[in-house]
Amino acid sequence: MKHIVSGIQPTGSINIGTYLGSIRNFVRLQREYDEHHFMLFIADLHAITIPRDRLELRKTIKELAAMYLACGLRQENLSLFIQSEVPAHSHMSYLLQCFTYMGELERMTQFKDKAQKHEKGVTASLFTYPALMAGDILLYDAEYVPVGEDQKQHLELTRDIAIRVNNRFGEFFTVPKPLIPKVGARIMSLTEPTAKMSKSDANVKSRINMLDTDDIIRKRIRSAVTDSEASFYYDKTNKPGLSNLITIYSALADISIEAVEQKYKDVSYKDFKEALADLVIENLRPIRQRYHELIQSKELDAILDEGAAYASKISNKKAAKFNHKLGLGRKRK
Ligand code: ATP
Ligand code: LTN
Repeated sequence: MKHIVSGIQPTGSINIGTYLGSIRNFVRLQREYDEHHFMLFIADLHAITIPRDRLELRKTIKELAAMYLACGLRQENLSLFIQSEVPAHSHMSYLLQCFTYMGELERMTQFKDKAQKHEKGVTASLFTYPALMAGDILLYDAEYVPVGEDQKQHLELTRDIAIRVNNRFGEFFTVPKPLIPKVGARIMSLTEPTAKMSKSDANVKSRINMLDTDDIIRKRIRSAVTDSEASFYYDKTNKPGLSNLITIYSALADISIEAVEQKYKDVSYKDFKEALADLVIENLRPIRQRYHELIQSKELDAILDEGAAYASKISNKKAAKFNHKLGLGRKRK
């Protein structure tokens, strides 16, 4: 079975930026690569490289799992699981640290950025994070790994580690390829449209969360920053606010930017915002409904149990083989 592997960190409420930039891409890929099996996991071990509140983390893990399913992932070729429930991940992380050089980890830009933000308590796990990620991928011999542009460097390191192991032991790991979306629908903040829409932005008005009510969605779009020129066209540099709203419209309606420009060229910003609010509400309402059904159901736990069981079966086998290659433990007949 060919695998496509990806992980997402449970670090807060999901907004339409993550939905349009990442989740919808998974849904699309699942249809496109229907011969592959998708191993999609909630990367809770990655999340604790920075201190988290335990109850908050537990809640976010479940919410993220329910949200991914609610957005339309299909069950046929999917195993959805929680990383920490599959012990081979942390084991593999250690083994791969033995094949990773300090200099390589020191070059990781995400580490440098995060270390700068958390100057006081930079943990060793924040530093070795890419080895954990390499393990997540190599355990399943993933052929493809869908990630955002920001994860490209980690994936290159994963490939280097895989090649290094293969050079020493013969073809042992599949060397994975990244799948980076071409139109990386980068959704910007509604209040500061030159910055990315982010779940960590202190201003709640800057984003639309997937679980926001219809009223809130409309309010957020009405108050979105635009310009005073009042002519309707896409220009990211001079009209970042309007261009961001056009991007959201284009992504949700699945039509080109030009088609949106054409459709609304004669209406006021105010009327366009109302039309956009209708479109966002119409798209999010069924997802929200499905989410609320799932979060209360036994179905979600059953899906996660099944996912963890399948992932454990494959990863335990691969880890045991790697132990054996390295000469660890005893030889079994
Ligand atoms: P934060 O929103 O706090 O900056 P983040 O960017 O790390 O967090 P993640 O949860 O790691 O968010 O994002 C998961 C995926 O969604 C990543 O692949 C990321 O590229 C994508 N993504 C997140 N925000 C946006 C956005 N505003 N537009 C497009 N894609 C996004
Ligand atoms: N580091 C990634 C999440 C992640 C991941 C992975 C993605 C952890 N393990 C394995 C792809 C494959 C992030 O922060 N977005």
